[in-house]
Amino acid sequence: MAVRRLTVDVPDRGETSATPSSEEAASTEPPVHPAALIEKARAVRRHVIRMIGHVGSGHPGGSLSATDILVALYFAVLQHNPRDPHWPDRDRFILSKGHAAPALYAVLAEAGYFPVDELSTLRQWGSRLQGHTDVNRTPGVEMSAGSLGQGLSFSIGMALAARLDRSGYHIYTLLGDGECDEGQVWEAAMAASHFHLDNLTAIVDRNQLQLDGWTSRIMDLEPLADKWRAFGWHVLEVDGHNLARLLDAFRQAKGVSGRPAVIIARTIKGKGVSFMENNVDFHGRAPSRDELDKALRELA
Ligand SMILES: Cc1ncc(C[n+]2csc(CCOP(=O)(O)OP(=O)(O)O)c2C)c(N)n1
Ligand SMILES: [Mg+2]
Repeated sequence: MAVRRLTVDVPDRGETSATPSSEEAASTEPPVHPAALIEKARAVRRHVIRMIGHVGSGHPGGSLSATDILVALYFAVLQHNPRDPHWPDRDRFILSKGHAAPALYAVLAEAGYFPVDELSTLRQWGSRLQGHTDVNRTPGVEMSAGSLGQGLSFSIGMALAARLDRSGYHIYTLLGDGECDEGQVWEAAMAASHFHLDNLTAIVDRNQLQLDGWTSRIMDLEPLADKWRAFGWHVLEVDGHNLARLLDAFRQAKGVSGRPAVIIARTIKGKGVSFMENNVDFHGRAPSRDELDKALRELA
């Protein structure tokens, strides 16, 4: 059984130190061209728009801003096995901004955790794909989320558990920038550096918008990088839509020792669909039939 991890040929990427187990290590999939990741991200964006358009509700903006980050993780960074979602040595991905569930579901389906056809059941009665993530329902989902602010604390528990178990897996946690208004995020930030959790990487989806406006207006986060540094974290800043740069940032983050790392990923809310980009209206609104068609034409 192959680990679904596409090795991308980025010049300065280097090798990761994660240790895949037994059969998975022997059968890691062959390298693919970076263009394959870009194509994968486009497919994920199409899924996201279709899923939300089909059911008529959901959060397109923050799903589209996070798409490249998720594609980089699931197709080039994480050691994981879609045929064995509970493989003990798997790397963990925690979606703290649980409203971006459509993007995570699309990536999980593309990776093989469940059939792509199932994406059309988003938010429907009895579906395994609810509006916010549910660890008990969906293969590959590691945490139930939706109430913002909790994912980093949850990840610290996992990181401490890995240390106690002497396991080498790495924990990745995606936070929204508006989510960083939550005090619990900063309690967790303080704890992670106190415990020297170098098996933990946080990513902030820095799209500058939250539910109803610009973060700078609602609760200014700047200087955000300095704040994480002051809390003892190694900070990386990157274009969150450049897959090569994202992979390099993930490689650097994993190489940090003695403290956790955070990647502040500069993104655009609604990325990939012109009329959704930087448009707070599409934080939590589905496209109309016409808008859906237009969006799919743009993502063709
Ligand atoms: C504790 C909590 N408060 C409020 C909400 C409602 N809510 C859902 S998404 C959101 C905005 C989040 O903004 P951000 O973290 O920047 O997400 P993104 O821009 O990536 O969509 C809010 C306030 C929530 N889900 N949880
Ligand atoms: Mg935001």
